[in-house]
Amino acid sequence: MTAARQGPAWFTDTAPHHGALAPRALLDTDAASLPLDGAWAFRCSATAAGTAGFEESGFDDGSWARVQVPHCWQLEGVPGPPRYSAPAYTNVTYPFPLDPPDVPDENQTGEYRRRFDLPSAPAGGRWVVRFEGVDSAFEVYLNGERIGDAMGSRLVHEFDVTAGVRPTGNLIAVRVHQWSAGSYLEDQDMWWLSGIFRPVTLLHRPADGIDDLFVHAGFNAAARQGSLLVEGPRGAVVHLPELGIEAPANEPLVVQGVEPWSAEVPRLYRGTLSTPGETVRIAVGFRTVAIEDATLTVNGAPLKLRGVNRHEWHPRTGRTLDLDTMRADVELMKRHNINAVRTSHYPPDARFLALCDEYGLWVLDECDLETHGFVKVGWHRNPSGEPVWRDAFLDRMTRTVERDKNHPCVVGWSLGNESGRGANLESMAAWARQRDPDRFIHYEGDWDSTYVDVYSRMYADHAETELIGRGEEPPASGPAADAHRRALPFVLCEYAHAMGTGPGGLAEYAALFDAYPRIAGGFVWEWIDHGIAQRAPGGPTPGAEFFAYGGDFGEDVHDGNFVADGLLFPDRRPSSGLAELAVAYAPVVLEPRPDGVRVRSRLAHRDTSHLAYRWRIEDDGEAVASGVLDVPALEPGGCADVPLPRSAAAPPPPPGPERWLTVSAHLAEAAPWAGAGHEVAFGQARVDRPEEPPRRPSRPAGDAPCLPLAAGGWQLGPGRFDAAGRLAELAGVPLVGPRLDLWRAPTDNDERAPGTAPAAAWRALGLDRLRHRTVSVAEEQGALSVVAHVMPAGRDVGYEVEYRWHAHDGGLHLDVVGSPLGAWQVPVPRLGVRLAVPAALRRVEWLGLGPGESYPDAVASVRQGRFTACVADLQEPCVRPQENGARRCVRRVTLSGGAAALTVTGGPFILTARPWTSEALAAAAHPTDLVPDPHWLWVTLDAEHHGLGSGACGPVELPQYRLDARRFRLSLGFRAEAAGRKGSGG
Ligand code: IPT
Repeated sequence: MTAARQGPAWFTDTAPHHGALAPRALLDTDAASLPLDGAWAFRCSATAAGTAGFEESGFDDGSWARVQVPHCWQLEGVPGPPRYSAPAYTNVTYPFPLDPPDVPDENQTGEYRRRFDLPSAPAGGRWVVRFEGVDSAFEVYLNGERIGDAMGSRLVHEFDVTAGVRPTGNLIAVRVHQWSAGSYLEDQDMWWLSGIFRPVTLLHRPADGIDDLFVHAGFNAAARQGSLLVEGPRGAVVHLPELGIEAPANEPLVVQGVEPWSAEVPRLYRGTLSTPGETVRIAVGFRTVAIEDATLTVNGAPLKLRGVNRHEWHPRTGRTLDLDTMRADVELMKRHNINAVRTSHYPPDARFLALCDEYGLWVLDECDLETHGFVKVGWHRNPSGEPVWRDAFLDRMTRTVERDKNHPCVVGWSLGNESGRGANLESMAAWARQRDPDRFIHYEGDWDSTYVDVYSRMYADHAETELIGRGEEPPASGPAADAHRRALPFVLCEYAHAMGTGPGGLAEYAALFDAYPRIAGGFVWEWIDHGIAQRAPGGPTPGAEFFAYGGDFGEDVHDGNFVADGLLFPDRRPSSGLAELAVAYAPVVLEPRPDGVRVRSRLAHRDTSHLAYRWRIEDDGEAVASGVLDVPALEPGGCADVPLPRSAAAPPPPPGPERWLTVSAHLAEAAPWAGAGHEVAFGQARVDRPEEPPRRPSRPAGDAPCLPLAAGGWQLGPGRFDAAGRLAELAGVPLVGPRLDLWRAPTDNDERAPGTAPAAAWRALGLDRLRHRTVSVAEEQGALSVVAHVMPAGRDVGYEVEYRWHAHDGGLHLDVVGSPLGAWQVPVPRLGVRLAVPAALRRVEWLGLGPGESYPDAVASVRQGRFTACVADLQEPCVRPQENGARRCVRRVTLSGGAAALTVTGGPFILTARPWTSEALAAAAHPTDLVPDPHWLWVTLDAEHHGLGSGACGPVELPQYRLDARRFRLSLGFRAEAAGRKGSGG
């Protein structure tokens, strides 16, 4: 018997490529080129064998499909069913066995063919074909000849095709495998997608041209002068007209009178580098990155990274992004005060970096590397420590640095993400340091930080972050490592996991960033939900679009909706988490008080002369006065106390409305990313009687008797109650009267906090299935008093609640007092009451915090005022439905429609209003599963909610935002008006 063993294939060889050219910068050149994007013939097959002879020019591909390159082949057909094969999502777990460097026989293979003619170009020179991104491994053929192969999905590979290329009728054929040795190095937390997903270009390389250049442009803040060295071919000439520079390359220059580049003022000097054969456009930004005294600085000023982690994502095209989408990301970031991006976890499409140069964003450019799944086997055979992978690691780093080295926005190089420890990482760091000593080197996975320049952590909680800020963290593994690390600045490469509703706790992180020079800031995880557009097959609205997550394509191994943890919904609609972040990252902090406003600048590189300020007074949400505020231009980091105009300071006479002062800062002139008047910051203060907490209405005396009804139940003024004492109708408006509610549809943070997940504890306790027992219903001095015990089956904890109703002034007044029963061991999701009102009452007008949602630890972006919305617009379109949409501090709400209205006053309470119950919300997997209740809107009026935190991956809520079972009281007024009925008063 003979056994045939499979020989190693090129794509399971750890060698990163065969025949690719040395990496170099991606240059903006006048040399001839031909985009090879557009229609290609395409075939997808289930195994690596592919199609025999597909590379031959004469091969008949007439029966093949036509696809538009670049693309991810799993997304062909989306938002309909995927045409070839389904996307799959895993976070840490590799979707194939850990048997490196081999991969399963099931290895989808995409084959691509297209024809091209050479563009006209000067005689001589060479021809190169450039692939900017192919996932995960590919081999290239030109006119039937094999040119080479490569792996490194998010890295550029070029091949010299001069020998085989003809003036016309060339056939380029590319075979791409889904899995390769390279897949072991690409275990990022994202969809597994394959194909030629970034541009392909044919380039002419002129004789006597410029293959590469390296701009080194520093800025000496003390001397206010720039330094410039452009490395390029011998004899090349640097031309920067604005600076009057026309000088040979490779000679250091000192440049007087330059303005530095920063994310705040992204001053670029555009020019060229020329040789007789080629001219390349360059954009020079002068800036110097340094570490002084454990502080990261740029141009001498401390660097605070107010950043986000950005994966490249589009719900229809996956990791293929067009320029408009990239620009939209940058503009949205700038409009939300974000100043930094970590390119998690691979170099982005190069055009994104050009936008960051132009608009101003600090970039931590990360190499395409992650071996996280080896953690599942105790890091056994982790490539980071295996010599056989060394070349692949180094190749990835060199391709990252060489491509992006001329972008002023890039201030640091990151070796990759979650790849454990090992000598290969150290080699990457050593290579990068010698190649580019002018940027810092980052890697999080080795907490000793011996070979990097910043101490980096992910998801350190507030307390630990503060300790590190103070330099009082526990020691590293040995004295030398500890001494080294204590001299390093600190960065949170990931924090505040933005999954689902939340994150909570941003304001407290922002305060730590401000307080400690050692803390260079951080990057929120993450920018956008990676949902895939799909159409609901059934449900209430068949064909309605929703965003799929892990498991929706039937994957047998997946990580569910953990792929949807961004500040933007998949369609790039900003979430309220992003609104919160915009406040946490605001360039100026405004603290109004009755007599004036303190303005503090967080800017480090410019004064605030580009900002204009306004003030506004509102009484119970009604504008009373407003004006312009004169604030002197603050120097970087400066602070000023500015008096308010007299008209803004006078409190209304008591008992008056609540008077709030709002001060806001705006762009005085249009910026490339927002129009003039765009608000960058605001602050509010209550100025009527600021020392007092918001007024609670005192308990009114009853002014109508409480009468038993013959048919059972009670009549109290305009209210009819059933025999159990539940309000059934108010002034002709049917209701399902308020009763205690303790539960919420768990958020992702409630569900996932490791070890402590409150959602599991809530379900175990039975808070999602409370039973109500009426203890007593009684008329007492004209009031209706109802006492109930509300407890889950099989448990001895819960709440005793007294509802005490009075008729008052043509309406009803309710006092709810809840007291815990038994020994509670878990936090309470919410404390309040839920009622149902007719579905037609879908117009909502409220006085309180708005317009967006707010939770105890995510309340910075909302303001006191009067707001109107329809119920549908109060819902946040979470990719996985969950608690959302609460409005805090409400003192009055009117729900109206269909010629009826219900007004609730008092509190202040937390309002939610939804066309479905919390139970339905919790049961839905996607928004398209939610069926609006035809009869009722479900309204909750709460005294308090449990905080959000970011426990889905980060810390849970801070202790002050934990809601423990406690006695609570809610004091509420109800009035209604129904069509054809006389109003219930007022
Ligand atoms: C961290 C990863 O670096 C990131 O890619 C993402 O998966 C994030 O978590 C969660 O969404 S790793 C985690 C173990 C802290």
